[in-house]
Amino acid sequence: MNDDAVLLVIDVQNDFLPGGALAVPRGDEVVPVVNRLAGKFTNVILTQDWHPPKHISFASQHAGRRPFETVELSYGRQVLWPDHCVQGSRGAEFAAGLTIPHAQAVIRKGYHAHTDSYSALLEADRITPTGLAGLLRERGIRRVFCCGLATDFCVAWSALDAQAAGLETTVVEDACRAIDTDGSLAAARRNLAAAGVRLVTSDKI
Ligand code: VGL
Ligand code: ZN
Repeated sequence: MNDDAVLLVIDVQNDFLPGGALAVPRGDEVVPVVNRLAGKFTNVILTQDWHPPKHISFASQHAGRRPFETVELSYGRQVLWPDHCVQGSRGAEFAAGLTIPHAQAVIRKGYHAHTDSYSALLEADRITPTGLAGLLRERGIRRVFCCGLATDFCVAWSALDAQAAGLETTVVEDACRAIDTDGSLAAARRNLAAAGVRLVTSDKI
């Protein structure tokens, strides 16, 4: 793929694979698809969910609350998750089978204790940038292809923010898997379509 395109590989980390703390059903199936896809791109950037131990998105930090419930935080509604992707833990490491030696950067996100960040571009307060938009701008990248985990959270939010930043954005659907809690996958698909994000399969790339 041309120099003006980037493949964003979202959160392909142990905790999102079967057996992990926040396992995405069949999340492991994306690994070979993503490896193959990455071979078609000169520019590949990985993201890594990277939370401090007492992160506000963890149900364990909210008395009486359980994972997958929601709470209202200063920046809006937050789904509560099992503790996952704790900085330096095995669960936060990239999947062992992920083989993308030519990846150019790793964007860590969700490291502020009081703010989550599904998106690779903007934290959940919708104000704090991760720096990725600036990196892409300086590199002259105009097209973003998103894959990884999970379709309905970090992939969808990243794709929506990339599109909103003026980048032509595509989600490679067979290189993603969803959590699908409380209608989240259907909502994400609607939001992506409404924003004009393209949905394709990897054989079209
Ligand atoms: C994610 C929930 C919490 C994701 C990250 O990568 O989609 N989902 N943290
Ligand atoms: Zn997270």
